Amino acid sequence: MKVIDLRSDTVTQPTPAMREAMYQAEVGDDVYGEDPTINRLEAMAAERLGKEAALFVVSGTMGNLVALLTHCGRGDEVILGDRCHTFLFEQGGMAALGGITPWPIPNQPDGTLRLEDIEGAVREENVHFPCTRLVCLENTHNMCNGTPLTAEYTAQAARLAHAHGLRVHLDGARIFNAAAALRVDARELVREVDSVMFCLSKGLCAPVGSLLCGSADFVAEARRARKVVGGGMRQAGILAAAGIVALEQITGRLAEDHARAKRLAEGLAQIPGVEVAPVTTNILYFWLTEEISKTPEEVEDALAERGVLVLGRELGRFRAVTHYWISDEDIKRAIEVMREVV
Ligand code: TLP
Repeated sequence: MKVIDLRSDTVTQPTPAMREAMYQAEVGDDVYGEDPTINRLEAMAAERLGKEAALFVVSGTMGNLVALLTHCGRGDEVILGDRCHTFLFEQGGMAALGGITPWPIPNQPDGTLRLEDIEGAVREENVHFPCTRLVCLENTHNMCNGTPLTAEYTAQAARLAHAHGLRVHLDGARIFNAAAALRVDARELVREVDSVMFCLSKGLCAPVGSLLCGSADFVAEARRARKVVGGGMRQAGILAAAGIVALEQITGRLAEDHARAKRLAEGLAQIPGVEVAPVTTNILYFWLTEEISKTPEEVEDALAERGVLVLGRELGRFRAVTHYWISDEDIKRAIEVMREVV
C-alpha cells in the first residue's frame, strides 16, 4: 500500500537529481568559508531574494533564532503574531537562549498583523519598559490557512516598523509558495524587510537546510550567532548541493501543489460532515461538524490504517499539506478514503 503522506511538506524526500548533486558535490570546511557548494548556494539565495548576502543554517527554527539573536540584545522585545511559528513552535528559543521577550499581538485570519496593533505595541521610552527592537511576520502563514502576505502589506508593515526605529524579520519558510500563489517575484515580497529566512526542506524537497538572507553586515553578525548556537557546519556542501537543485528546479513548480490542495479541498467539502477552510497555497485545514460522532483521533488513526496520513491531534483541526510527492491520483484516493472513514 502506498502511503499518501499529507502531514507536512517537511516529509518530502530528495529528488533523484538532488541525490546525484549531493553525490557529486565539491565540499570544504564551511567554518573557514571554504565550502564552494555552500558559497554558491548562499550567493544564489541572496540573489533570488534580492538581498546582499545569505547564510546556510540547519533548519527554519535555527534561522529564525539566529535572526532574532542578531537583531536583538538581552532584554529587548519583539512584536509578533500570536499564531506565528516562532511564538508557538520554537520552544521560546528567543527567551530561553537570547533573553528576548515576545509581545504577541493577534494574527488576523489572513496571517497579517493590524498596523494599529503593531503601532500600539511599540514601547515608549520609559525606565520600566523593555526596548522594542523588532517586528516578525510570517509568509505564507502556516496556522492562518497557509495564506500568503502580499508585497503591499509587507511593505506597509515594514515602513511602519522602520518609522519607529524597529527592524523587521520575515519567517518566509514558504516564501516561494507565497510568490507562486500571488504570481510575483519573491524579491517583491521581501523588498522592505531587514532579514528573511526561507526553508529548502519543505515544499522545495531538499533534505536539510534553510537560508537567512539580509545585508552583508547583518549576515556577518548572523554568522557569529549561528556559531554560538552550534550551527557552524563543516563539509555541509553535500546538503547545500540539494538546495541548489531546489532553487533551480523546484521553486517553479509549486503552483501544481496549490492546484492539488484546491482539488483536495473541493473533494473534502463534498463529504457531509466535513468543513474546509479557504485554500490559497499548499496547506489545507479541515474539521468535522458535530453530526460526526468520531473523535479527531479516531479519524486520524482510521485514515492512517488506510494509508492516508494527516495531522489531526495537535491543532484542534486537521491539516493536510500537498507537495512534490503527492500526485493527482493520491488526491483522488485521499478523498475516497476520507469519505469512507467519515
Ligand atoms: N513547520 C512544521 C512544524 O514545525 C509545524 C510544519 O510541519 O509545518 N516557520 C514556519 C512557518 C514553519 O512552518 C516551520 C516548520 C518552521 C519555521 C521551522 O522549520 P524547521 O522545521 O526547519 O525548524
